Amino acid sequence: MRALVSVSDKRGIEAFAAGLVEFGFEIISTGHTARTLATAGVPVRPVSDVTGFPEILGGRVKTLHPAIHAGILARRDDPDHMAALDVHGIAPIDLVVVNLYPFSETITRPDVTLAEAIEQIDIGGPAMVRAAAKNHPSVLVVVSPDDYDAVLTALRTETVTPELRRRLAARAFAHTAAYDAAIAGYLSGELFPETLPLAFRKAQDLRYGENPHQRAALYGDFHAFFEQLHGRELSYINILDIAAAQSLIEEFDPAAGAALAIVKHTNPCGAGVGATPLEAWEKAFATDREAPFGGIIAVNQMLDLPLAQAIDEIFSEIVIAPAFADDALALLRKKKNRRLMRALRPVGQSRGLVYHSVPGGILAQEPDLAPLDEEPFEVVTQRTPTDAERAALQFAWRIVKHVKSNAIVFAAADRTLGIGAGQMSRVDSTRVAVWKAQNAGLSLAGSVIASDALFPFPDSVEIAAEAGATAVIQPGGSVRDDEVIAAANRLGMAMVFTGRRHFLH
Ligand code: 93A
Repeated sequence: MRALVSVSDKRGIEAFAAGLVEFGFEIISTGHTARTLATAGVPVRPVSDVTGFPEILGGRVKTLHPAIHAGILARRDDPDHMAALDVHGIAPIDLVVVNLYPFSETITRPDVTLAEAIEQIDIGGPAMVRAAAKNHPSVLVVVSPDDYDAVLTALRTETVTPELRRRLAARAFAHTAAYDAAIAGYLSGELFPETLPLAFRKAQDLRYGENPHQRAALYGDFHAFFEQLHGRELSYINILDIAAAQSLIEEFDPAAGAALAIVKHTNPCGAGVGATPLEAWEKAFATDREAPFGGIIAVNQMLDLPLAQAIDEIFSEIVIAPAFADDALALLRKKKNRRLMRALRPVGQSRGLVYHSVPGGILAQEPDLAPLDEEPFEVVTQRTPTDAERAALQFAWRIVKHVKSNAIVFAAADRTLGIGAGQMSRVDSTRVAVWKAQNAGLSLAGSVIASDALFPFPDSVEIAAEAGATAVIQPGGSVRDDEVIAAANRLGMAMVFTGRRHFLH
């Protein structure tokens, strides 16, 4: 039996090849792989010995040879194929262990040149992988170090079943497909390359989807952004909520103070800022003391013991922080049902496009990361906002961007006071926000109101003023802007246009 081993990712290859030798495999290998194996004491035959041809063109042509490809592709059950191997003195290859030049890793280097990227386009590797996968009834193909143990175990227990061969072949084609998608994406230079959905690899199956009767899986590198420190496996909805909570909290620079948000079903129940994480929590929690049960808490600074003690008093599904103090972690770990997530890097800095599914496909768009500070803050009323109102407007604007449309947020400079999310009419979101604030026993006197998109009519502004709000922030751009501004003037409010809306669906 012969195995061809040619790998760029050399993790675990010595032990795997040594294991194959024990089963009686002869190892054929390319330049660096052969050297790695020989150094580890694994007997290995250079591929040039098999092809009778040296590696040429600086390695561009090393395994692209009939002695290799016929050895992989010959059908063992076809006498003509086997006779042809005989005639040409070619021995069959039974196992192909190949992973490809690190193209994706290379192009993430900021200084990479086109020539360097092109040199990392593997040709011979995919050819062998695809050949072996095509001939999987006769040839085992292994493209990931993660599969080495399973293959050795199957060999040892004589359970190299047709199903295993087929599963490995499917993985092999997935490997080359994702590889080509990455190359196509890079060469296109486009934000939305034709092959974009193909570039995602499956991360894991999930226990179920939005509901237990729906099967589901996670794709891509979500796990590069969060480390789970404690708790049961994340659910589909947990992952959505984590993304929503973390992108909201990233609006607040940790150097400027603590910020904390509580999220349920991707909408904030409350958010606050303060000198300490505990203070931020108290303000966020005061917005709504009912909804946070089973919610998601995200904080932008190290989670310390005082905050841990406070949040331990209610049940939260998930707590997210950039770091946890040891004593806080020890306390929070006591509840089995609480998932603790460490935010590893800003979700906002992922190239991360935003996707939505539609019948037959997906929509892709850039994330809404346009810096709020750069938006014009155009005062359109007779009255200019006071400094306190200005601070509250800026706070409310940061939050409303993360509330599902139609979104209305009543706030002070350091806390939310009432949030109206996801209503079909803006005036209903306003009514909901007022009602929520009253329900929480909060006064809206002197508060401000933010609206994620324009007010089509003056009604919301009138309701806000009646509830006690004194200033408004909104994009503007309605055909009835004049009426809305007139209402604000009549009610003595200050109103600011940002010129940019922040719908969120
Ligand atoms: O340059 S290639 O496209 N030409 C080839 O003939 C070839 N054969 C194997 N790249 C080729 N490979 C790749 O070399 C494999 O896919 C693997 O990633 C790598 C292993 O080279 P080395 O053993 O020298 O590290």
